[in-house]
Amino acid sequence: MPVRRTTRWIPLSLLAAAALTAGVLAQAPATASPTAATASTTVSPYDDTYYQNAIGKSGAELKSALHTIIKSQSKVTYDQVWNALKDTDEDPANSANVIEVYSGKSISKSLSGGDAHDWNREHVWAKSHGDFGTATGPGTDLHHLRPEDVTVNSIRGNKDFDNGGSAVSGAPGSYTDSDSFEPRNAVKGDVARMILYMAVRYDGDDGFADLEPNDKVSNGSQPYMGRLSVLKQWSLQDPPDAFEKRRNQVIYDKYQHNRNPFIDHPEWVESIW
Ligand SMILES: [Ca+2]
Ligand SMILES: [Ca+2]
Repeated sequence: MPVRRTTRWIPLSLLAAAALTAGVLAQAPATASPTAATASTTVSPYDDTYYQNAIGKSGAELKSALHTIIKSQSKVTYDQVWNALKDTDEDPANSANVIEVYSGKSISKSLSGGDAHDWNREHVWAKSHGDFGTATGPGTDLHHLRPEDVTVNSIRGNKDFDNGGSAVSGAPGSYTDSDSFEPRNAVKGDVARMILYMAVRYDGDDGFADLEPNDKVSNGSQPYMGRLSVLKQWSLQDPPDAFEKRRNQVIYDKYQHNRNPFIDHPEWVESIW
């Protein structure tokens, strides 16, 4: 089942970082061999606890089990999102900065705001798709909120995701046309896993719309986000990296106490969809 098993030699420093991200450092022997540490990165340390009721399931059963697991969470307000993003999306090379999701730019945490060239709070699942706004709930869920340049955020607007279009100024590697947005390669999988997290987390049982992916664009204000076939491809081609895993862990440890299952188990994308 593990899809990221590897026999390649990996620098111990990277393994330590991976172990820290996975929250297993405390349990790991101080002198863990590369073999043992590699094993710990291929199986989620949460399988026997956090994901206990999902392990062994597939398809709709798996989706339903994951919904029950991840809907148990703490919530932050829209104002608290500012400081949370300064933590979850901190530039690993400069703790004074965050990384903007689409532009990939490292920008001072202090330049948060609404002016051109500031960064603001991008809803990767556009908040008009299901019309949940910024009230505490899906509109403040850190698992799909990311810092982004004000202007680029406005260009993405509420478009669905798909391949193609013309180059986006200020966001190298991103493309857009009248009805869709394609993010740079390094975050294609992140975007897919954020969208699919939202679909599993929000099922219409807590006062908000039942969010679901579909294979369309131009979903407008309907509670759907496309294009599913493209998002699945993006998830495969851009597997979770250290930055994405760390942010999942930080959200779990410090803010919401729930996890994005598709970062821990990318293979569950194919199992459900
Ligand atoms: Ca990525
Ligand atoms: Ca749903």
